[in-house]
Amino acid sequence: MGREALRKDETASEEARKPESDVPYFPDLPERVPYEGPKSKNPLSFRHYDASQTIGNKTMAEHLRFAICYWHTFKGTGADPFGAPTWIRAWDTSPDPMERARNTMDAAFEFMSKLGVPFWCFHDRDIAPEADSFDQSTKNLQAMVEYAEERQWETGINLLWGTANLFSHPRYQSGAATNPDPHVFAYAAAQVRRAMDATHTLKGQGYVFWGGREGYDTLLNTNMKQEREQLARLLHMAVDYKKEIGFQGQLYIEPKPMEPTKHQYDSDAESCLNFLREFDLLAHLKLNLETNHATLAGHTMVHELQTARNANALGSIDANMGDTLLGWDTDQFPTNIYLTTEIMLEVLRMGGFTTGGLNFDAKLRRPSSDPIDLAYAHIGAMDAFARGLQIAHAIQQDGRLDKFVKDRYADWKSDFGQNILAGKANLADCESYILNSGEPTQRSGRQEMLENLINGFM
Ligand code: XUL
Ligand code: CO
Repeated sequence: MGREALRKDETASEEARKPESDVPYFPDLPERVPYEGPKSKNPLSFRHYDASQTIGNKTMAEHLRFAICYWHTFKGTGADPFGAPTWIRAWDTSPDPMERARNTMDAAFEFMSKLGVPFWCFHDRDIAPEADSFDQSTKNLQAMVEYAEERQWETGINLLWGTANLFSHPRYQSGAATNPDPHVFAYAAAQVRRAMDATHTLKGQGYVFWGGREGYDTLLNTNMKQEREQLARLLHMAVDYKKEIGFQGQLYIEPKPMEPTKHQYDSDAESCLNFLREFDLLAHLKLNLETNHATLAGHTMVHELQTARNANALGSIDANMGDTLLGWDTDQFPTNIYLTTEIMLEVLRMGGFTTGGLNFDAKLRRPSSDPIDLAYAHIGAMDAFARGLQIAHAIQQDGRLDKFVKDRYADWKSDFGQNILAGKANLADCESYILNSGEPTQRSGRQEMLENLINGFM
């Protein structure tokens, strides 16, 4: 079955006689979803995201650098551990896997183009089917990369990042780079090589490592020390290969604490930074932080963002949100404006994205079964981030929040404070200071006042 399946009229209409590629998968979406402003009641319009609107020194599009993820949006099925797929997609029905791959890519570029999203992200196995041999899988990937090059050229849509799926196939049941069997390590490394080639050909601005199975289910059978060394070896091989092929994009590591394994080695931003420092990789990789992974790690997203930013390692963001009542990786579309404001404040504080962006690593709820639900979801998420950007910019312009924090630490600017920070004071110096100055005066942290200040911008 081809593209016809989404057409409302199944009879041999004028449209059915058009060449296949002219029949849209998203017939209810206009060629470009319009910006209609905050008062609009049209659910297929943007109320806040106005790509060309200038905020500070850049347009909204330049600040936000939205990307659509291929896996959930075009390959997701709605299946969960309790039930069958609920999302039946016209682009994913052909019995021929390569035709299915081409149809899916047509649908993807049609959707992204209609939404006006400038970037996309993929795993190797999202865009091309895995075959019986590694060689054939690589040929499939190369064919689909060629197909994607044409779609990118036609639409002007660029690749934010690519990655390899090193977690779905049963061979990776006990890890990819961290597998007890070097044969499996080699398979993963070969796959990374080809996925980096694909990303390079498509002029990707980055390449992500999410260690889907790089962790353990029990320490009873695990040599944790060596598994972490193995993972570092794979990353060093990728750094070397990047130089070899002249790939200019940024490499990222994506933290997540559990799911699928009980413990993932890249469990949060701090543990990733420690790992990168330990194995001399910090100069080569930044972090791709995901909101729902932060919450699974027991952190706020702002905590993760600041942790990475403080180490100059904040690279890119997988924009979604979780549900505290469910407690697993629900990957919902980000609609919480308080959250998007906090995220955009951090992005503005680091001076904006360079190679990174906001990738919607998010999926519909299982009962949201129509293709048009994908449009509602992305429009809402893009609007939530546009609003978050506007509010974050206003908070920065206002300056009271930053000034409060600066003033709170002002005494560290004194000679005594500077000596401590410069390592020029010892314990005895601190005691003499106390003997001279006595008891410190109590100072309020003013949390509630600051919360009210932020709400004043909402
Ligand atoms: C899994 C996840 C991945 C990565 C890419 O939770 O976030 O989709 O973003 O492998
Ligand atoms: Co992700």
